[in-house]
Amino acid sequence: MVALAGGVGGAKLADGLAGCLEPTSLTIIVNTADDFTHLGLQISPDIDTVTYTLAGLADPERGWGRGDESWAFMETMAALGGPTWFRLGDRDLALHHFRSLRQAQGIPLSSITAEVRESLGVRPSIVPMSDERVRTIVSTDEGELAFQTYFVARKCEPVVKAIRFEGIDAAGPAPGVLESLEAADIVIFCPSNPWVSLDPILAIPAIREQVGRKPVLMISPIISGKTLKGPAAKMYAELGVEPSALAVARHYEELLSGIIIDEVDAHLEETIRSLGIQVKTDQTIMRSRSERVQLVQSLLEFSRSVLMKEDAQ
Ligand code: FO1
Repeated sequence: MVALAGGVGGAKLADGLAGCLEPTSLTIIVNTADDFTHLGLQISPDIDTVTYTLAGLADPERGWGRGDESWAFMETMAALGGPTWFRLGDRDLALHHFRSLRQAQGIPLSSITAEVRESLGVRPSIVPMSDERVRTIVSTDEGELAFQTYFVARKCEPVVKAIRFEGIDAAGPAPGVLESLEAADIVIFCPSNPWVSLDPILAIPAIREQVGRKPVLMISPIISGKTLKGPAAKMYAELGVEPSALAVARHYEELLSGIIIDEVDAHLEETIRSLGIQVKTDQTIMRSRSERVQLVQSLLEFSRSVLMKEDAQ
């Protein structure tokens, strides 16, 4: 099984999958268009969120960074009058230094990600979408903003007009991405932001093509027109689409075999089904580890029925 994931929502489902599947049968392909260089360090927020979550180290409240964290570096930076808008905990800082050091030695991001994953005892594969540099640029009513400036510094407040992925034309899939997709029975789109977490992965033509050959299931990140975390619903509205699980299904109409939508959105079931997409309704909010596992069990059951129907056709 291959899962495509962005940050916090994606990491939670990936953790549920890791809890239910043989580690060797799961690969998580992670968005790297959120990556940036900050304070001279190479930061890969989504890779780190997925890795920390699967290692059981993620902060349960924030979802990103580590739970067992101290903030002496940030406090000292603040006292110096330096930039503190992007918070780097002391332990987390070591990881960004390690990544920067290895990159300066010419080691590709995919290899560094594997080194970190192994040292933290995480067994499923975590693969960046690309070893090449791709950067999400958000075009807003305040002009073009680098993703983390829009997301963290400006708290997603500017109105989004368009989104582009700088560097995407020169980016190829990282080693392991196409191989894992070729071997997969099914591809899962985690409940991540379609615009800025899943779209960048699928904007790499070879990835989209390979995903297009497989049955794809997704869990809608939009529940009752809203997101639990992050700006996906706001982005849909600002880009002229009413945010809903139906909008998400339409976004990926060409790729999706099935979608799980929250039970509060059951009224959308028939319209989504009329797009030729199989639908299951369930409780999709993952407040605890047991809810992650419950949702994954529901997803696995759904995937068996989707695969059976596809086989019968
Ligand atoms: N998100 C924030 O909202 N504020 C932060 O200060 C912040 C710091 C941070 C540090 C390391 C890291 O790996 C992630 C961090 N994030 C922070 C989360 C992250 O930038 C976003 O959640 C993702 O890029 C969106 O998927």
